[in-house]
Amino acid sequence: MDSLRMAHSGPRKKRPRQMGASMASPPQDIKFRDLVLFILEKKMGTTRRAFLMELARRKGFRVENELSDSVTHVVAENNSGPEVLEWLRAQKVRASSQPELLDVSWLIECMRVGKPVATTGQHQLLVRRDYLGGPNPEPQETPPLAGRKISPYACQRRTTLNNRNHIFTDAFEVLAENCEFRENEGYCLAFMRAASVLKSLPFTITSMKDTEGIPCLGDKVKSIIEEIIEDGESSEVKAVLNDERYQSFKLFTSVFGVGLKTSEKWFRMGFRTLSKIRSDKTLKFTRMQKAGFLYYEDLVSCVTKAEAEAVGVLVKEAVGAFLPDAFVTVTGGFRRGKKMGHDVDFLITSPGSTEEEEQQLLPKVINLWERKGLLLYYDLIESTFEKFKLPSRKVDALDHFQKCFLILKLHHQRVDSGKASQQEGRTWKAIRVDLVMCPYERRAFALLGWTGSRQFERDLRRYATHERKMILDNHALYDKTKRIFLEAESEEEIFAHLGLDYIDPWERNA
Ligand code: 8GT
Ligand code: MN
Repeated sequence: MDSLRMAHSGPRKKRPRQMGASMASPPQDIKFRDLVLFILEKKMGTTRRAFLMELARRKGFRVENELSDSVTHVVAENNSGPEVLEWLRAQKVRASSQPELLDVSWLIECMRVGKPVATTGQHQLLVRRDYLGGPNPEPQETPPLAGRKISPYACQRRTTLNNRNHIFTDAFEVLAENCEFRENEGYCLAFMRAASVLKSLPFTITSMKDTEGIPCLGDKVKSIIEEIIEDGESSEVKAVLNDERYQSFKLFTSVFGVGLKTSEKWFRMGFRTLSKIRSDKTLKFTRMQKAGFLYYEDLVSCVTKAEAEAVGVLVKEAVGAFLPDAFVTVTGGFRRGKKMGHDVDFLITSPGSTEEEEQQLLPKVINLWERKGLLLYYDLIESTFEKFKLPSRKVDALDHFQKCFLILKLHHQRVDSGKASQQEGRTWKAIRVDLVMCPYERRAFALLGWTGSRQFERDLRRYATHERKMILDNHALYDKTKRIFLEAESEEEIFAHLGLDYIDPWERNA
C-alpha cells in the first residue's frame, strides 16, 4: 500500500500534450504511469464501460481501448475470475503479460480517492499466479462475504476509518440527521444503523446482490441503495439537502450551545442566517451560545490531530502540576484514529488521590488556565456519581462523573505544524475541549464509554441488555442474573465479561 502511494503521490507534472500519439493513448494527461487499465465490456455493457473509461482517464489513469500485453489491470463487473480468465484466453493475448484481474469495486475506490489503491483480496477475482500460460490455473474466487456472517451489533464488527461505501453512508447520514431535526426517532435509528453496518464492509457495494446477507438493511434502505447504484445519487437525499428546514437546522446547530429546541424556535421566528440572529436585539443567548458565536469560525473549522496533540500537552502540564500521579488519556474520535474532530476529549484519573483531591483537580486546572489567559469558556459539571447505583438502562444516558466543557486558547506556536494552519494576524485558535474526571477503579468503564463512536456505544449497551442480561454504562457493568457488579481494570476485561471479542479503538468507528 505504502509503496503504491509513494509511487503515485508525487507532484503532478504538466507534460506538453503530444499530437499524434498512439491510438490507444487517451487525450488526457496520465498521472499514474505504472498502471495500464483495460475494462471488460462483457456483462458490464457498452454505456457503463464508456462512462468508467472516460471517468478513469479524467482522473489521470491510462485506459486502453483494446486488450494488449501492456495491460496491467483488467477490471470486470459481474464476472467471476474463471469467466474473465476464459475471455482473456480467447483473446489470445501473449503469455508474457499477466494482468491483475480485478472487480469494478477496485476501480470505484480508485475513482473515489483519485489515485490507485492497493489491490487486496476483496478486489482480486483471482489470486495472482501464472494463469495465462500456466498448465493448470486452478482459479480461486473470493466472493464478497465468503460465508462470514455480519453481526447486527456494531460491537461485534470491526469498523476502521477505511470506509469503502462513502457514497451510501454519506446519504444515510444526511437522512438520519434530517429525521433527528424532525424528531422522527425510529427512522433516524434505522438510517444510522444502515450507515454503520455499511462502514464495516471490507468491499464496496456495486450491485444489489452484494447486499444479500447484510443485516440492518430494511426495504426503505435497500430502495435507496438501489437508486444510488443506478443513478449515482438518491432523489430523497437531494431533496433533503435542498430543504429549507434541514439547511437552517444544520446551520443553527453548528453553533456551540445550540440544540434542536433553540433551532426550532429560531426557524419558526423566520430566521434563516446566523448574521441576522447574531445582530438581533430581542433574542436572549445563553453564556454557551454567546461563546459559540464569539468563536464560531474557529470552532466550525475542526480540530486537527496536531492541534489535539498540542492540547494534550497543555492538559498534561496542568494536571501534572497538581496531581503528579494522574493519568491523562485522550478519548473520543482522536483515540479512534480520526485525523479531525469537533473537540478533544480527555479522561483523567489518579490512583493515589482521595475523593477530596479528585474533586479539587478540575477547579484547580481551570483556575490555572484562567490566570494564564487561556480560558475562553468553561462549564464545570459536579459529580453525581454514587458507588452502588445500578448502571443506567438508557442507551444515550449522560454519565455522572465530574466534567468540564471548555473552550481553550491554543497558541499556534504550541502546535507542531502551526505555520500551516496560521491565519493572518492571529496567534491562537479557539478549541473545544472536554475533560472528564473519574474514580480510579472506574477508569476502564469511563474510557470505554468516552471512546465512542456513539453507534458503537449504543450497540455495546444494547448487546449487554439483550444478549447477556447485563447493564452497562460509563460507570459500571451489572449482571442481573447473578445480581453482582462485574469489576474491570481494562477495556479488554469488560469485553471478556460480555463474552465479546476485543475490538481495538481504531476498529470502533461504527
Ligand atoms: P467528534 O468529536 O470528532 O465529533 O467525535 P467524537 O469524539 O466521537 O464525539 P464526541 O461527541 O466528542 O463524544 C465522544 C464520546 O463520548 C461519544 O462516544 C459519546 O457517546 C461519549 N460521551 C459520553 N458522555 C458524553 C457527554 O456528556 N457529552 C458528549 N459530547 N459525549 C459523551 O459518554
Ligand atoms: Mn470528540
